[in-house]
Amino acid sequence: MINEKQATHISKFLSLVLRHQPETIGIALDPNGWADVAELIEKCNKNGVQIDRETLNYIVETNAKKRFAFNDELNKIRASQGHSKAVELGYSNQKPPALLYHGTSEKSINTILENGLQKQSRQHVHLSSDIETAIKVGQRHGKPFVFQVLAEQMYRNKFQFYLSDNGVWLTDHVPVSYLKRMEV
Ligand code: HQG
Repeated sequence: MINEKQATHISKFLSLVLRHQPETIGIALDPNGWADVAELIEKCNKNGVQIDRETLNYIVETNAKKRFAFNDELNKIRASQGHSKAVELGYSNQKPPALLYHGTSEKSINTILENGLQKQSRQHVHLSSDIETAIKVGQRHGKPFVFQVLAEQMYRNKFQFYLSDNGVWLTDHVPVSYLKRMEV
């Protein structure tokens, strides 16, 4: 069985392949973001990332953020969110909690206050239902800063919200008028 460090390495590689650059190992995602499991395993191994079905199952099950999911037949796998590749994940528009949170770094505050939250290189703006997660997300970019998002109000005003299979809230854009700065 692999250790935690190896699992993290493989998980990061799978994020790269299944969200951003499937072509780096010569595979393609289908329109809904799925990759064929057998082909993924074969091509990972050919590209220097040693993995078998048991390891893949272990990563899907134990990944802290549940980033990856199998289809019902267990022969396809995809990332549940976070893509830069254009994929149709098939989540339906649903009412979010009154408030959601977005963690960013202090250096982005001013541009966000000018343009709102933009999806940048990804397919959606990513929001969390708890502040702790938002702080962790913000820490990836520098000194963390958290914006509160008036999500229910946006929903009432016809903005669409999706909940990914691993519990991340997704939307297209958050205008400044729905953002509140938080002291964390
Ligand atoms: C910022 C991780 C300037 C935004 C996390 C963020 C998440 C702006 C950065 C998921 C801006 C984009 C996504 C504007 C937004 N001006 N900066 N107008 N609008 N930004 O990594 O949300 O661990 O693409 O605040 O948990 O940080 O990979 O997005 O700082 O769920 O599974 O532009 O990735 O999931 O950065 O993270 P990212 P994110 P995983």
